[in-house]
Amino acid sequence: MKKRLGTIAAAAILFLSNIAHAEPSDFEQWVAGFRAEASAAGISDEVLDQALSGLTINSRVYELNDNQPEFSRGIWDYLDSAVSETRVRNGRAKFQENRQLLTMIDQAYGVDAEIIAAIWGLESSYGAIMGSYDTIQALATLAFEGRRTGYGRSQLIGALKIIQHGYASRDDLKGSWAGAMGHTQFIPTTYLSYAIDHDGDGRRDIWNNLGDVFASTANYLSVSGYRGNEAWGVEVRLPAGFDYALADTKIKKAVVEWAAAGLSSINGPSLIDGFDPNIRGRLIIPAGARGPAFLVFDNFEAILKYNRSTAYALAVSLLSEEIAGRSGAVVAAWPRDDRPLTLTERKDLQQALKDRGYDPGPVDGIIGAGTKRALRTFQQSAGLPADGYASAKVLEALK
Ligand code: NAG
Repeated sequence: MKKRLGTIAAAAILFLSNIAHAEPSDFEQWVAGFRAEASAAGISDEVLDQALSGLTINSRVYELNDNQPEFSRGIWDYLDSAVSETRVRNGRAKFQENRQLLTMIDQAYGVDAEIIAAIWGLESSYGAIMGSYDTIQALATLAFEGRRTGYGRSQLIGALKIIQHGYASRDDLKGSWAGAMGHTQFIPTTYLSYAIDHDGDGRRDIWNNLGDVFASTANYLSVSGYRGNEAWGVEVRLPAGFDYALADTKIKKAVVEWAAAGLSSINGPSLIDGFDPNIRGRLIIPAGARGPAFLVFDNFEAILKYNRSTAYALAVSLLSEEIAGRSGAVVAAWPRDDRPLTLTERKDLQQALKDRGYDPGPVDGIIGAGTKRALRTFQQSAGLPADGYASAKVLEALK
């Protein structure tokens, strides 16, 4: 009996000493290395202790970071929910509620109030969904491993600077799984560079103070090139036999030149009515020749700095029209019967272009300007409408 107790005690001691002498996990080692880097970047020991001690990984962040959906939605499906009746109705109500503040900030920054409201609506459903992830943990998780380690590292340093300067406390730093925070989802480096203390209370509070939220958003858009009272763009009608090669990110022309190329406003015979004829823009056909076309100006490019997706910038633009009491409806029909290519198919399409000697850029399934250009060249040589749109039909023709 005595012996047995002894054995149990010995086992317990062995167990405890194993815990005491446990090897630091890879993550703990990484934190130690990162800590040295952050310290060299000027972050104090006090802030580092507070932010990094006991820090763990949030595995949910990896699931979301790795989630490149095989099936993508058509832009029309995205717009249906981004500019839904509910979001429009709530947007008009929120605009009314905050009209004075928004107008004041519009005048101070030269950024249209309805654009600020539309960004607010898309980023957090007007403050309803700001994210409750611990920003420090989410960013450390991204920085440790995966496809966004560089982003995670620099944003984590940014978040630590926010704490160090006393702009927000460790526990205030809450937001999306990717580190975007507050009503209009600023990432830490955007916060550090562009957030504004509108009410002068000494804090730039993008989590709780709507004046700070709207001013910060307006300031970021303004430095991104947004100019108040200039249009984001216009839906256009293209003439028969139009050369779709003109719908290229690199081709910018003045409105008068586009009019001369045969473009008209979707709502009228003339493109020039209502616009400064010298304002320059580029043409986008987000769903190819069978879908709507838009001429977009510099303000659209400024919205793209906020989030680099054409669908996003279009959603902000259209929602802003609705909030302003105009129609944000797209007039031409989207090709809703078109099945968007899966990720595998988009990679197949890029590989097929490569195999035929065109240069679509990396085979990553992202249909960017390079892939579209290569696709157009192929379409031209195959006698197809050269719209650079990655459809199931063109994939068929390539194979
Ligand atoms: C977005 C940022 C943008 C940055 C992009 C890529 C905001 C409002 N937008 O979240 O500045 O270029 O991520 O990292 O912070």
